[in-house]
Amino acid sequence: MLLSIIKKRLIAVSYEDKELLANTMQASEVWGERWQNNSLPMARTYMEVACRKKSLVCLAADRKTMDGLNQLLDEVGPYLAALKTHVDLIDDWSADSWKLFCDKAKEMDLLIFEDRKFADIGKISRDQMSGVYDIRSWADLVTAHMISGQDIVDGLQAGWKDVGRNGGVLLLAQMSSRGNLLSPEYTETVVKSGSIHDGVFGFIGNGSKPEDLKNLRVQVGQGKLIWTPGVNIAVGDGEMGQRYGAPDEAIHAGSDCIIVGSGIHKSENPAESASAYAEVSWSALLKRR
Ligand code: 5BU
Repeated sequence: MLLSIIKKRLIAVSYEDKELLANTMQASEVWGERWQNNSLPMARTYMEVACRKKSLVCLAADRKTMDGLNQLLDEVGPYLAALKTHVDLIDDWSADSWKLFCDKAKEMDLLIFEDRKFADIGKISRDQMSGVYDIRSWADLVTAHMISGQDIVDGLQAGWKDVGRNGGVLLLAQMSSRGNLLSPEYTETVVKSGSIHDGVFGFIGNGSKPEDLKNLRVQVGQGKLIWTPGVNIAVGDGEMGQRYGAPDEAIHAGSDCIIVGSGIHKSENPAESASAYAEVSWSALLKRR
């Protein structure tokens, strides 16, 4: 009994020490091997932002009006490291209102991630980075399927280069939705070619299944980042085939960022929920070290 009390105290002390240490520590110490093995500027920027904000949360800002998006960002921005958008689902989108929204996100020290899931050939993907939405001018990160081959990464990188910006591609190695067609063999192929490409920021892993994530981390190694949708404090099935796993389990399994949508924007108190996800994700990272 006495022994177990002492043991618990020791664990608590060492955790507080780590927390204290983290306040003064560099991102290199907090992220350890991940930092050492990843020199991509955008990946390091993310790791630094996460340390400043003490959060590994990317908000899936799935609101359909500019007012809704702005209100959400005002409420939860301080608890996030990144903001994920679907620019084509907003009913009253305009270039001016979008610019203001992105400027605000930048002032809040957030990476902007357009979850566009590009899948075309390289040259068309490059052109799709411009067009009406001009994704290349405001997004720091985008998602892509590798189904059309690895030239898609060069195409997207060329898109950023066309406007003198840097960005990173997250390749879909797994998905969180029920019945998706990304087989283990497909995942392996994506990881093999994506891992050696400088334009690849990292991979999307399935947050609803920690065992899938563990396997993915083994294949990816310690360098590239893994970001995970399908995460909610209330684990289980979501709407229309979505599935959810626990945020801390995802990070312990090797994820570096939890992508949370409805767990925050559909909550009665989005700020309270965002703060809870930030706390859980940051503590899990410190314990993982
Ligand atoms: P949710 O409300 O936390 O379920 O929202 C999840 C978000 O992550 C939503 O914007 C999806 O487009 C996105 N997502 C996903 O759920 N699963 C995936 O495999 C990928 C993206 Br890739």
